[in-house]
Formats: sequence, structure tokens, C-alpha cells
Amino acid sequence: MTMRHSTQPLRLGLGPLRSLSALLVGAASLTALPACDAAPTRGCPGTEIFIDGECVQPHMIRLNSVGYLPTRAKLASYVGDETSFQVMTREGRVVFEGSATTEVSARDSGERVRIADFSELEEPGEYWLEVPGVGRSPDFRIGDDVFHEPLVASLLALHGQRCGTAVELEWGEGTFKHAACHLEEAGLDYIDGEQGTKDATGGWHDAGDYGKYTVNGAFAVAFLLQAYEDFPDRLKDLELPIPERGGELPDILDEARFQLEWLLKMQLADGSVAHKVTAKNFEGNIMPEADHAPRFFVPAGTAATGTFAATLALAARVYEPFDPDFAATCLEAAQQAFDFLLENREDITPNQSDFRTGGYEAPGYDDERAWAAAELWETTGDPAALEEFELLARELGMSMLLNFDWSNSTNLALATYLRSEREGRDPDLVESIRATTLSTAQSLVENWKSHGYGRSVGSIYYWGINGVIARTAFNLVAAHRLDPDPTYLDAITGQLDHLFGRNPYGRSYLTGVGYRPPQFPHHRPSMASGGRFPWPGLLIGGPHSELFSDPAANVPEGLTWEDRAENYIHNEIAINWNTALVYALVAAE
Ligand code: 9MR
Ligand code: ZN
Repeated sequence: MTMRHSTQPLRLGLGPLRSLSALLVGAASLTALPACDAAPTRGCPGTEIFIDGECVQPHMIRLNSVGYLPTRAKLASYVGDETSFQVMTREGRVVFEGSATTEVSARDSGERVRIADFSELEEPGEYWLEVPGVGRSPDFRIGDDVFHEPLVASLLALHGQRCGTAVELEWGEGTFKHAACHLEEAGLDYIDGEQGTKDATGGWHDAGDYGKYTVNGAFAVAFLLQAYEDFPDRLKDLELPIPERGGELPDILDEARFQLEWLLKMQLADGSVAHKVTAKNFEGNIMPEADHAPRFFVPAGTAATGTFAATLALAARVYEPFDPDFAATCLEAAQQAFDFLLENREDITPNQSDFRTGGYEAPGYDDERAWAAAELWETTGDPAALEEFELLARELGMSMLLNFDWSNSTNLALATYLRSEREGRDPDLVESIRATTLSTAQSLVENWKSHGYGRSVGSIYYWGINGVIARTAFNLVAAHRLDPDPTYLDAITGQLDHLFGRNPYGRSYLTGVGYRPPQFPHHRPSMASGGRFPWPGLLIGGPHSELFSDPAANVPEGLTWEDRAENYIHNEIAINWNTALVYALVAAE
């Protein structure tokens, strides 16, 4: 079967000169998706990539193909004996010459790499890096605005996950759309004391599937709210081509509100919060509007109730200046959920045995309780919430996790308490949280410096690790608030370097952005439209300690990724990975 490939080079993004207004949804001429003869879903071995119908080896020089900020560190990695390297302008003029490090072991990809440091080059422009005998890197930019395009893309990607409404977005030459979906009410069959059905519309589809899961849904949107709270000046005027654009409420908070409105519908009469709303099985590879499988509320659990309480208490602070009524609604819901937790000290794990959709159980619920307490206290000053947080934090000896994900909210809890300006904190506890914040961030910095491809998490690999890598920006920001050492910021951009091409594949992990990004994400709307035209701005999960296609193959962990649509353990996308990336992109700037 032949395949038309028209996207070489695969840079579908805005490009530096293209104006945002050209992307506005509703613009007069919408381009149809290019035709496609087949739906290739295959992967390629090792670091090879699938281009024009075949597997080929990409560039051997791996760097941030999106670009570098002028004053931040600039590192590239390559395999080869030669140590001298040059950075050239697009016209081929040498602007920087340097000498790479001696070889560093990148044992997770079975390579020995050299690191080329060209941080001193600060002049904005378009460049490539060349190592004699090794080759030439993809083109990259240096500029203050290099992260604008991926930021817009990753926020638009969340917009594309909207459920219950029609969605249409443009990116590069493509238009990506789906009709209103999942409008039917969801069954209350599994909820004690309830019957019939209830509205569960709105919110974002979780990932490659169309389920909506409270724990991850709350955790994910919290990173947009946290980004706004930490960097309001950067975000208040950021324009997004979404229907609610403009007006007093910043566009990013319009997008977040879409998710929050759905979250509110997950709360039950006693203040507890339903764990998820999904069908009993994952959907087929169909567009969301074609999916009419009955959906059900799954019973409440402590994790859902805790993450809900925390996120809505945080939302109450963030929306207060713009919409006090909405803020009050969020706070009331958060308080009811928190009261439920205080009255029910026994943890509750929901029974999901009739469901084969995602579990999102987060056993060890104290961190969710602590996060809820910290956010409630920060929003209201309620001494009962402060007491609850401090009790849990002391009892558990809570310390910052180097790698953290949806199943553990410790870092969010500790960071909120630590940066609070409210009176009444326990000075010893503040001091110990300060120490763990700094020591964890120092480990992240050490890993960034010593790992061959700059991963802050070193050689840790599991499902969704790219999201975890992006999320380490949160810890680095927390440390930078305590100690304004710019190395923390270099480590943040270092994680973006990794995600945008300074990795063993030399490729961007964000669809539609950077050098040879993923083409076949495990994302139903992308798969349903033939698999050739992935929706933009989606961060894929990345290499994982487990293999998918050939479980017996002997492949180092760092080379397990496959750009293959069926492969959900490496090539799925998820809202919590995308919002972590949004946070990192905003923090980097
Ligand atoms: O991101 C989740 C990952 O941490 C888990 O290991 C994995 C298996 O439970 O589930 C991932 O989340 C998936 C969820 O269960 C269902 N929707 C897709 C999510 C992303 O792959
Ligand atoms: Zn939907």
C-alpha cells in the first residue's frame, strides 16, 4: 500500500512569524484534512523513525528542536568520537565553536554520549549545530518566544479534549474537529441511595480514551490553576483561539473552568465525590460523538474526594478576582468535600469491579487529605484545616518526591503550605519542608547535569514518564522561590530540551511541534481519522520499563518508545501530562 506523506519537514506548528490570529477558531477558510491512503500504525525499531513509508535513522545530534531561551543553558547530546563542534547560522556562518565533554554513560539507551554546551551563545536567531564526522542537527532557534508555540499547542490540545461540546481547532495546515459528544446522562446504578441518571457532561476526555476520571481530572487542572497562581503576569494576557477568548477572565482560566464545571458535577449529596464517569469498557477507535455506550458514575473514594477538595479550594482563590460567584461555588464544594474527609477518617476505595476502564486508584490517601487541608487553609485561613495539614505532615514525615504523578499529591500539599503568607505555621515544620524542597530540587539539578540526555528523573522509567519529567518543573520552581539560583531555571528548560528532542530519538515528543514529532499517538480522535494526522499539542507518554509490541525483545529502557497508535503504554497522551507541560513551559519563561 502506498502512502502520501506531505509533511516533510514535519514542522506543523505556527513558526516564528505566523500570527496567532491566523489560528482563530471560526476563521473563514478551514482547510480540510489531507487525504490518506492507509492508516499506518506501525513503529520502527530502535531509534529509527517512520518517514515516507520507511524506517529511517534521524539526526545523530540531539537537541531542543523547538529552541532555547537566550539566557538559559543550551545543551545538545551526540554519539561520536569527535569533540569539537560548531554552531552555524542558517547561512552557514560559524557563530560558536566549542569542545564537548568526554563521554558520559547514557546506560538507559546503551550509548555513550558527549554533551555540547553552547550556553554562551545568546544572540537570537536560527541555527544548526554541526560536529565534524557526526553530522548536523535539526535547525533550532534561540529567542525569547521559543516556548510560545508549544505553550499554545499544549493548551489547544486540552481544548481538543473537551467533552459534551463541538470542538474545532486549527494547527499548521490542518483542522481538527469533533462534534458534541457524550451528552447522555450517566447512570447512578452504582451509587448507594440513588437511582436513575444524572448530568455528567463537560470536562476533558482523560487521554486517548474518552473516560472522565476525578482523581486525574482534578490533579490535571490543578496545574493550570497553579501555573496561573505562580505566574499571573505571564498568563493573564495569553491569547488562546478558543470560543471564550477575550473578556476579563484570562483565556487559560476559561479553559480550566470548562474542566472545573464538570468536576462540580461529580460531587454527591453527602459531599463525597464520585471516582469517575465512564462506560464499562474502553471505547473502540471511533470519534467521541459516535460513542453512545452507557456511562455510569463510579462510587466515591477518598482519593477523588481529596483531590476534588484541594483543586476546588485552589480554584476559589484563582477565580475570586474575576468571578466571585464562581469562586464561592468552588469553595462551598471544596469545603463540603473536606468536611466529608474530616468526618470519615477511614479511607474509602471505590469498588470498580464492573469496569475495565482506567483505575486511577491512589492508595495511601493521606497525601490527598493533606493537599485538601493545605489548599483549604490557604484559601480560608480555617484553623481546622491548618491543624489537619500539620498533623498529617508531621505524622507522615512528608517529604518532597523527586518524581511525582497523579497518584501522590504530597508535593502540591507541601508547596502550598511552604509558600503561604498566612500566620500560624509551625516553624519547625516549615524548616523541614524548606529543606526537603531544596534537597529534592538539588537532586533534580544533579540528574539534569549528569544524565546523558538531561533527564531530571535520571534513569527512572514508567508509564507516562514524559509527564513526570515535565512536572519536575513544579519542584524546581518551589526551590527557586526559596533560593533564586538560576540553575533551577536551567534545569527546567533542560527538561523541555529533553522533551523536544534532546533524547535518544532526537525527536520531539509533542505532536505537531518540533522536529519529527509523534505521528501515531494513541488518541482516539487521531486514530479515528486515519491515524495519519495526529491532533496537535499532545505530549506522549514516552519510554517505559515495559515493552509493548515485542515483550521479549532485549531493548534498553530508554529505547522502548514506539510511535505506534495501538501502543498505549508508550504512545498514549493524557491531560495530566499536558498540564504538567504547560506548567513547565510557563515556568521556563
Ligand atoms: O497515567 C496512568 C499511569 O500512571 C498508570 O500506570 C496507567 C495504568 O493504570 O494508567 C494511566 O492512566 C490511563 C488511565 O488509566 C485511563 N486513561 C488513559 C490514561 C493514560 O494512559
Ligand atoms: Zn465526550
